[in-house]
Amino acid sequence: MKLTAAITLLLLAAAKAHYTFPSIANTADWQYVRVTSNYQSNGPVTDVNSDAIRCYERNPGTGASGVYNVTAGSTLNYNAKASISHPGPMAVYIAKVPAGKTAANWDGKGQVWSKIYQDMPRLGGSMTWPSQGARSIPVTIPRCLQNGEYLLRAEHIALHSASGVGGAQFYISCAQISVSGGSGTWSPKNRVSFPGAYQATHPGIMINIYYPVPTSYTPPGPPVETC
Ligand SMILES: [Cu+2]
Repeated sequence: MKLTAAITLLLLAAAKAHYTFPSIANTADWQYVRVTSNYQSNGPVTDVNSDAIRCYERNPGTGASGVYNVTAGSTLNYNAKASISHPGPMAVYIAKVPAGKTAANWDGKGQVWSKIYQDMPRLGGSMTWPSQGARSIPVTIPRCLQNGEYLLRAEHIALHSASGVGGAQFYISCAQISVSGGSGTWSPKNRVSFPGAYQATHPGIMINIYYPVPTSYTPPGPPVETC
């Protein structure tokens, strides 16, 4: 009994440490961000080959109610709830909604995602991350985008138990935005698909961040695109 109680407490503590990315800017949870499967459990995606690695939607095909208006070149916060409590890299990807679809009904499938944000660890005595403990990430919307609707995909990869395949924890959501004021010259060198962009054994995904302390880090996925 005692052991069971202790294990239950440990599991509760682990669940509490999880998080979601339910909002952007100063808006309500799930107003502009598609509801994720973990909206209550806060649990992660662990299979990089699953469809959940794209937007982790609870109801694929059912968008959020709103599309958030944003000016190209401006910075908006992508918010975590409660906070990014695990160590690991934060990335943000963007994909343009194709003709005939809207940000509220497009599924985001295909080789359409470009990376616009990536943080990197501090190395030395230990590997630490600028996002750890943060409640929001400032994302600058590239000023050269074509105007129109996009999906914005936030991804935090928790690496605290990532030394084996499936150990990394992916916390993901997708926001629906409409961009105006862009110069229209956006031409990313790399576009990737989810699933497809990541391999479970990539050294940025399957990694022991504690011992021996890594002396370098290569995040998965393409480099950050600039205008
Ligand atoms: Cu957790």
